Amino acid sequence: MLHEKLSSIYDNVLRRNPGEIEFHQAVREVLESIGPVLGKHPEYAESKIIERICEPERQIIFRVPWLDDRGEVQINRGFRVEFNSALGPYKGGLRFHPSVYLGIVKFLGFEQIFKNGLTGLPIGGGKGGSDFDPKGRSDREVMRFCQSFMTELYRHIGEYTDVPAGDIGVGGREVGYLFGQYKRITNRYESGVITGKGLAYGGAQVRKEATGYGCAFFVEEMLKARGTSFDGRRVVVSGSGNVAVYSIEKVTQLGGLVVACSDSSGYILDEKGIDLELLKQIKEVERARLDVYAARRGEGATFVPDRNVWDVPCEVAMPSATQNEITGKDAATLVAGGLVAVGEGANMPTTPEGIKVFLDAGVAFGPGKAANAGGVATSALEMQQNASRDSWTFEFSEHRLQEIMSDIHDRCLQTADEYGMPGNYVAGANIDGFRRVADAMLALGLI
Ligand code: NDP
Ligand code: 2IT
Repeated sequence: MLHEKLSSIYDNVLRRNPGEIEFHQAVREVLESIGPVLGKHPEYAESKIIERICEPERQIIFRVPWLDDRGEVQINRGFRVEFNSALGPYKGGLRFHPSVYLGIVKFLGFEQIFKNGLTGLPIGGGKGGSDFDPKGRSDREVMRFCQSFMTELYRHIGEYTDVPAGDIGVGGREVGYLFGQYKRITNRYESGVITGKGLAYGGAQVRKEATGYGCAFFVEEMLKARGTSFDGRRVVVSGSGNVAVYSIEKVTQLGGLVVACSDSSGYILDEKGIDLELLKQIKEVERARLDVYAARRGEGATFVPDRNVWDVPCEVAMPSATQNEITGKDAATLVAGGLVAVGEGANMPTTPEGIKVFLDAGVAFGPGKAANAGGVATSALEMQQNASRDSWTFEFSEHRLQEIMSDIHDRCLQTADEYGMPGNYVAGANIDGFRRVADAMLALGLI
């Protein structure tokens, strides 16, 4: 339920942003958490901080023309939403997926503001992407697309302005092509303009692993707070991309047994535990589908086409594919199957109905803004290393990531306690992230 003042703000968001349902959902979730903050801080309402936060500082939409391998002209749409720069340069990834439209980019950019605030690092919030579908495209096509995309984007970004990175469909290969084109157009080796770079040209140790590792560390903290651990626990991870693969790696190192993961064609069930080297070979090297995993792994592993991975019972669920993948019904099935904890590796993977089911059942629920913040936090560490022309070791970087995740965890719990909602990480993350951004905005005047 929304407090009266917030309800009218939400109605205005609906009216001003028609049809952008994912953006509406992301705004509503934050507004539902921050009612009690307004009681304590009338200055936020007086200066219309919330109304200002809901309106992006700048939204850029552009044409991306490119030539496919047959010599045919292709046209895509590019986006960059520069949402909030109160805490630092706009910071957030680029998503290349056919489902991308303004509503998706705005939901992701909006979430990014609070997530980045929660890390305590000097980064504002932004997000971008395109409806380009990299699936089935050759390396050269992906390169030509990235070059065309950057030929427009370059004028809007910069180390002190706006710093993109990867997200769905944008990994090391794409970041390389994007940075190469930026460098060529500007004639500047401005390493800090994009993060997720390869280690050969200014990238940082642990950035590739950071979102998945960070999510596993966050879940470990939640389990620890309840006096338990990953040890011997049955875990299901959705997706099999960057976040999923490195969640599986760290969960396995922490003693959990990951028995299933998925892609958009179905899921694999491997009761002995996912063979990570095989999964990396198929997903990162060959860019193949998951049926190939089952065929090569042999006995014990099965590929289940076109079915929902959330049918697989587990004690820990780590949704790491996309938004709204866990419905209220999926959540109820998971709870009935003995679920103890959820770590959202993806952004907004659980529907509002699903979140309610988890919270009502007393499941330890780590929302994406907190649980997946390790990726962007390590991007901020990459910017720090680029600015000082330094590079840290893997061990040191992983240790920093672990400390950051543990701090975020504790801050969520303390904030939830402060507002009388013990154990509610959703409230803790939204309130802490919001307060940090709101205080900076107040200090900066009406801008
Ligand atoms: P990848 O592109 O590396 O992997 C995405 C995975 O999710 C693939 O297995 C993909 O399957 C699956 N997937 C994507 N969209 C859908 C869909 N609509 N239906 C079913 N499956 C889908 O992306 P990432 O691992 O980087 O991102 C995964 C999630 O994590 C996203 O929500 C992203 O926003 C979030 N995230 C990413 C961070 C990062 O640092 N990369 C940081 C924080 C959050 P298929 O290949 O078949 O499409
Ligand atoms: O959703 C996210 O936090 C990301 N995709 C990572 C953003 C970043 O700038 O590293």
